Amino acid sequence: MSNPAVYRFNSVIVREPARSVVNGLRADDRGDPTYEGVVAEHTAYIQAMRDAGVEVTVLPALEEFPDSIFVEDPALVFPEGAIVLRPGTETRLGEAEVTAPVLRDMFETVIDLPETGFADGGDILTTPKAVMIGLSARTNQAGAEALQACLAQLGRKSEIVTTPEGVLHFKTDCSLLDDETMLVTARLAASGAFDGFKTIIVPEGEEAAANALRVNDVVMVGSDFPRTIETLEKAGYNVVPMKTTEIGKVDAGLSCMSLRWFDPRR
Ligand code: CIR
Repeated sequence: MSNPAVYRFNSVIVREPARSVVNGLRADDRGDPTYEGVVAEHTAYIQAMRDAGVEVTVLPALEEFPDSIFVEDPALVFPEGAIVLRPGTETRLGEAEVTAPVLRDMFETVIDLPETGFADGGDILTTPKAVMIGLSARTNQAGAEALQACLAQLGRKSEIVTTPEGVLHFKTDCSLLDDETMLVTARLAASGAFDGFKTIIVPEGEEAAANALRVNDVVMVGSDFPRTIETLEKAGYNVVPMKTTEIGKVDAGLSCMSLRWFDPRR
């Protein structure tokens, strides 16, 4: 049987926001998010995932880790197995340790990134051609190379690319729309990373919309970005606008709140 599309998912892990999410990391302080606002956005996200046809496992909040709602960063998941990562910022490293046993319960194969470097899931984009690993302030060369070896164990090809200066994660600036098309900021497109793909450039001023999320037949896009939504609808995508105003205050978008994979046993 051929592999399902890389955006075909039947399984998702999310984690409830902790009250401490209001203290989450951010590059520019635009004020704290409200806990209630984050909960509302997270609840709508879970519902949108279920509407898109995936089974959602909801993990309990972790007060000691303000950013732990962003489950994408401490792990990587594939139909073939999972990789426990090493988030490249001190306050988030411990999230990997808490996530590992959950993955060991759900996957037959779980590989630990060796302690030689750091890698955040937000820097990893899975495409039909390869897994792209973006170097950033969170993912260093040693982590990226160690991750390539882990991915090879799962039979996955990978390539190391760069993230624009000052951008948190590689996927802050891009997302996969279908097998051959990426939604991408002009600054990341300029790096040439997506030369082999069709690209849709995010309208100027809506850069944060680039972290959209294709799940099965829909593309979730931040509802604060009407020009991006219009562009994608005109291009024929089935867009589901999602509120990301509060999580946006702690530098997050749509991919970061879930781990997504296709479980062939389901
Ligand atoms: C952080 O700085 O780690 C969080 N405040 C935001 C993480 C966003 N993660 C993601 O996009 N994968």
